[in-house]
Amino acid sequence: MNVHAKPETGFPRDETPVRHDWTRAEALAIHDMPLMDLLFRAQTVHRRYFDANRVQMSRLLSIKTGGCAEDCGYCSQSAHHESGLKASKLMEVERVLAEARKAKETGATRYCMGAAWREPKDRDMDTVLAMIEGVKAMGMETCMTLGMLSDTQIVKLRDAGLDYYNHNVDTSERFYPEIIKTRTYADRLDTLERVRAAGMKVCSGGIMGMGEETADRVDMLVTLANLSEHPESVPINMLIAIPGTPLEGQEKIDPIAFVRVIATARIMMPKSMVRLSAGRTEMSDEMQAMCFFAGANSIFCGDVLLTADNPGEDKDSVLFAKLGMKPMELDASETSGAVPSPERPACTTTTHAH
Ligand code: SAM
Ligand code: DTB
Ligand code: SF4
Repeated sequence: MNVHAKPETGFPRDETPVRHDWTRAEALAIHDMPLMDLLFRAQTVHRRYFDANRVQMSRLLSIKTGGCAEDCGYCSQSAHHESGLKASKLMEVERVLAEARKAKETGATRYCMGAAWREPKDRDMDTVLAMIEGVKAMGMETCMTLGMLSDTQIVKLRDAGLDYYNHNVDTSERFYPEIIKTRTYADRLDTLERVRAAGMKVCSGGIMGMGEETADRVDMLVTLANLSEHPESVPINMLIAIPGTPLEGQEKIDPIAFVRVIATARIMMPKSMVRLSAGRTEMSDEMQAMCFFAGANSIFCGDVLLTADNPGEDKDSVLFAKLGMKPMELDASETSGAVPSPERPACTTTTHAH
């Protein structure tokens, strides 16, 4: 039972079992429901497992920025694109821990460290492992996203105490090769499967608004929901169209279409944290409120994601106050850590040195 569960009165109890055998037709039927029906069902499912007024706060840090060998069409950090981003080396452990300490002080309960790598080099592993151990010792959940991993690397990360590994499938298998050519969908699923088999928690989602069709959005959710276990975290990003990348001129996804994906994800993966991830600077308060109503219950806090802007503490605390929402407390049983005060505001703006 999830500790954030809070049965509400007045809402019908949802009895849908957690399923791993979704068909595309079933998922599409949910996605295409009249919006009010879809939102009502998503909110009902949501309240079965979560307090609908709490949002988990994660903080991101780019521990190694730019110069990446992969050609992901959306990414500012690919060496294949001219985004103007300056590549930097892997950060020193102490600098990462200093940033993590600030994030914790300002209410983050999960610390996510991302590196612009196709896969980690073995010589970098000790540094990365020290970062995990240091952040974990502060009592935050740890998450890393480092690209593909060998089995040996997976075991090392797990043994250092890594709680989550982020590895997005990004879109449907059909649409994937139109966005990324330097690796396959099968590569992605293979890493996810081995991370899961080693006993780590999985964070996997994708990006909406890259020119995909509705069927691609639904197929991506079917892929995630039919994994042997649902990813504990499902980040749904809205494309940040970055100048210099192949997707720089991509037309923005319709906000209601985006909300439909969140609601469908919530219904298909009822126990997962559904994260309203990249793209919030371009979303109105109303759109974000609708995403929360559709079952999103996690955000990235702070004024920067990996390389792109994020709303920051001032905007988020105003939004949270308007919506009567509060940061989610850390489940103290899952880590050694302390429980941050729920009265504390969303993450305070901190300066990131990349
Ligand atoms: N290199 C690692 C990898 O690809 O797994 C980790 C970093 S990568 C930046 C993590 C995820 O961020 C991507 O899989 C993608 O879903 C998301 N992302 C990257 N650039 C984005 C953008 N411009 N807009 C929205 N989401 C983006
Ligand atoms: C995820 O799905 N979104 C985060 C996290 N996982 C690593 C990254 C968003 C990156 C947005 C673009 C940028 O900051 O460069
Ligand atoms: Fe590299 Fe990750 Fe960006 Fe792809 S998304 S180019 S793998 S940093």
